[in-house]
Amino acid sequence: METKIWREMLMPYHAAVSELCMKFEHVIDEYKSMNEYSPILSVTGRVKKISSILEKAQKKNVELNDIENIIQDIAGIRIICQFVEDINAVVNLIRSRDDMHIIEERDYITNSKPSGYRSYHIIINYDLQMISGPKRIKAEIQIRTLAMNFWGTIEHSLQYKYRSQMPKHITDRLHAAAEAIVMLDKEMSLVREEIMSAQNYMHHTDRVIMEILNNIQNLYGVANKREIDKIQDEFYRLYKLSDLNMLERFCDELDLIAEGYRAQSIQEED
Ligand code: 0O2
Repeated sequence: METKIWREMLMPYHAAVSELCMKFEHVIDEYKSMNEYSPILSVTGRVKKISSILEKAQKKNVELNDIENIIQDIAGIRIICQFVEDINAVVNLIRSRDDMHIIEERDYITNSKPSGYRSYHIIINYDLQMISGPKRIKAEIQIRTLAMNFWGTIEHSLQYKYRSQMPKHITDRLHAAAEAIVMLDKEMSLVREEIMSAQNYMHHTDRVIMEILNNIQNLYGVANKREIDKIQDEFYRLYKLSDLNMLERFCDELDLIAEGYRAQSIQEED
């Protein structure tokens, strides 16, 4: 296939990867805006390299004109979760969407690969609107924990280096590391609730502080310097105490002060 033809063929896959990444980013944003824990920590995507497509086609004995039908991971999305439990939540979220049509699910978490590889794979049909009209393509979504990703990334580069000739002492180490990853994920799951609540607390505190600072910034235009200095001193005092309830109350008080100034300026305009 000529390079130009490859480029044309891969164009919709690039579009799909960027659309899908954006959609999963929106999921993260939506959870954040509701002050809720997001089962998705991060999302990345890539279009498979031409050399990897050719290699896979050769390995699977696929004719060039059949590549798009048979190779399902030309468009690849990787979703990283903090905990194994989050993977289920993400799988259910994808199952419930009507813009991603699931063709196949492969659970390499319950049934890990002989290499030790663990990840949950979902193959979807995804509909794109190209200039030439609608186009349906396949994409692979890999969902895994941070720990599984750490192992997978390292093992993948070793596979790349050694191809099918990986020395036994390395495969042995990788198997041992894979077991340690299972243990690590289990251990983290035991403190999941604790970690989630700490992270929620941290995000909420950040939001309250941001709101206080915005309020102070807005008061600069209307209040006098003495009042602003007093407000700022009070903010630093409460900030040092690290008491979220007090910061929330202070934020409400600033809202009232700002409201008072707004009402006053409307009266003055009249
Ligand atoms: P790349 O470079 O990521 O694109 P098959 O070869 O038939 O077993 P198939 O049909 O492509 O695999 O599906 P599967 O098994 O779900 O694997 C798809 C992708 O999962 C692989 O793509 C890898 O990214 C990842 N993967 C699968 N098995 C392993 C493994 O043992 N170790 C690691 N690190 N990753 C794995 P590619 O095309 O192999 O590679």
